[in-house]
Amino acid sequence: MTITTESATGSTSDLVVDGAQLIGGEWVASITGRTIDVINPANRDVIARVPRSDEADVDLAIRAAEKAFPAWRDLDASSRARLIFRWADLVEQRGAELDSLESQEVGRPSWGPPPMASQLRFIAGQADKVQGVSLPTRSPESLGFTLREPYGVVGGVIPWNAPGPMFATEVGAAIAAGNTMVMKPAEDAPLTPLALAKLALEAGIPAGVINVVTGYGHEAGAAIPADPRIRRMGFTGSPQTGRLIMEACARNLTPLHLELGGKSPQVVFPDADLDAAIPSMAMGVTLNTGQICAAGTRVVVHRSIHDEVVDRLAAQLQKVTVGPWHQPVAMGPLINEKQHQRVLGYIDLGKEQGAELVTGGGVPKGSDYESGFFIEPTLFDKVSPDMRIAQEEIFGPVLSVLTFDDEAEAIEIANGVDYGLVASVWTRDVGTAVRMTRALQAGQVGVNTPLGAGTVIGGPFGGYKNSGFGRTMGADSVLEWTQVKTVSLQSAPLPR
Ligand code: TXE
Repeated sequence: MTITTESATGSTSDLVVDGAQLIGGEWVASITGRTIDVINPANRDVIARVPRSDEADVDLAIRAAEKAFPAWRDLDASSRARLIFRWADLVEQRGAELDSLESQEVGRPSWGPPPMASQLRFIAGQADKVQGVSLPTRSPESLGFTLREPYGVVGGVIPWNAPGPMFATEVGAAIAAGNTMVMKPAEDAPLTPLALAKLALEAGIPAGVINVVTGYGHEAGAAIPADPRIRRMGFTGSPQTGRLIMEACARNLTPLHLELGGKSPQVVFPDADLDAAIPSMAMGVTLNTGQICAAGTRVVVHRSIHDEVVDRLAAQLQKVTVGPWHQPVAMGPLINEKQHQRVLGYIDLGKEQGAELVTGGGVPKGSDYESGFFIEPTLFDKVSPDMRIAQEEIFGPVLSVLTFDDEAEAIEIANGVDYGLVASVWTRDVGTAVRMTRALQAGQVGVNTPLGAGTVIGGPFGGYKNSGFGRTMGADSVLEWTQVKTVSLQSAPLPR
C-alpha cells in the first residue's frame, strides 16, 4: 500500500510505502510484522509506520545484496555513473516533496531544494574515476599496477539529524565504487532514506544494490556490523554507539569509518568582521536546532571584544523565531523526548558549574509549544574550558562563550577537547588565518564561515581525534569503499 504523506505545506507525496522497507527490490514488512511509529517532533503526530526489523531481516537484506553484487561490480563504471546521475535527476525533480518529508520527520522548517541531487551528481562523477597507479617492475617482461576494487556487501548505519543527505552521500559513494549495501536509517527519521531508495529503484539501479532495513539500533542496527558477510562498515552517530559498532567490526576484522560529532570552536579575533560573524555564528548553532555535528558550539573570543560579541550574539539569538510548526519558522523542535531532556540537562549543568546564562535556557512559553520538543536558543557566558558544557556535545541550540588573551591561548582552548570535527576562525588578517588553519586540530577548518565546509563543493568530510576517522563526502568517500589490489603481470617466466 502506498500512503499519502501530508506535508507541512499541504503538498503530498507517494514516496513512502507504509510499513515497508526495501529488500532485494521488494517493499516488505519485517518478518515479525512489528512496526515503529514515526512521529513529527513538532506535534507528536504519527506520520508513518516503518518495519521494526531485527537480525532475520538483516540476513535477508545481506542475501539480496550478495545476489546483486557480481552484476553490479561487473557493470562498467560509466554505466554505474549514468544510473546514479539518473537517480540525482529524480531526486531533483521530487526535491520539494523530499524536503517536506525530511522536515516532517526531523521537525525542521523547509530548507528549500535539498542539496542531495548535487551531492549525488558529484559522487556519480567519481564512479568512473576510481583509478589505480602503474608501478615499476624488476623485469621488462612484466607490468605492475594497482586496481581499486569494491569490498562486496557493505553496511551502513546513519542518524536522524540529516537523514536525506547522509543516506545519499553514504549509499551513493558505496555503490559508485561497485559495492552493494545494507543500510539502516535511524528509527526517528527513516522516511527520507526510504524515499531516496524508492527513487534509486525508479532510476534503474538494480534490485538488491541498495537495501534499506529499518528498526532500532540495538536490533537491526547491531545485526549489520555483527555479520561477517558485511565486508566494510560506515557509521555516523554518537561516540558511544560508534564504539559498539567498532567493537563488533573488530570481532570480524571488518574495516570501517566513523563520524562521531564535534564540539566545534569559532575563534573570533579582534579584527573580525562582526557584522558577518555574529549572524553566522548564531545561525551555526540554531540551524537544525543545533542538531548538526559541525555546529560551532564554542565561541572562543578575544577579551578586547568579548562584551560586544556577547551582547550582539544574545540579541541575534533572541531574534530567532522558534516554531510552532504551522508558521514559517527559523528553528523547529529537537528530535525527541530523549534529546529534549538531554539538552535541558546540559543547560542545568552549565548553571550548576558556574556559567552565566545570558539568554534562553528553557522551553518557550505558550500552548503552541506544549506538544513538541521545543527549546529556546541559549547563550552561556563565562564558560571555562573544563566545564562539561564546553567539553561535551550537547546537540541542541546552546552556545558557550570562552575568552582568550593571545593566539596561543586561543589554540589551546580551541584544541582542548576530545573532538576535532570542524573549527572556524574569524579574522581579516591572512597571517592569523594561515597560522590558525595549520594549528587547529579539525577535519574541516573554515575561515570566516561557520560550519567549516563553507561553500566548498566535494570537500571530504570527517574528523580528527575522537570525532572519528575516514571521510564521508568528496572523492575520498568513494575511495573509502574500495580496497587495493596490486597486480604483477608477467609475459614470460622470471629469469632465474
Ligand atoms: O545516537 P546513536 P542518538 C550524538 C549527539 C546526540 C547523541 C545521541 O550528541 O545527542 O549522539 O543521539 C543506531 N548498533 N549524535 O542516541 O545512538 C541508531 O538506531 C548499531 C551525533 O540518536 O548514535 C541510529 O540509526 N546501531 C551525530 C544511529 O545509530 C545502533 C548524529 C545513531 O544513533 C546501535 C546523531 C547499536 N547498538 C547523534 N545503537 C553526528 N555525528 O552527527 C544505536 N544505533
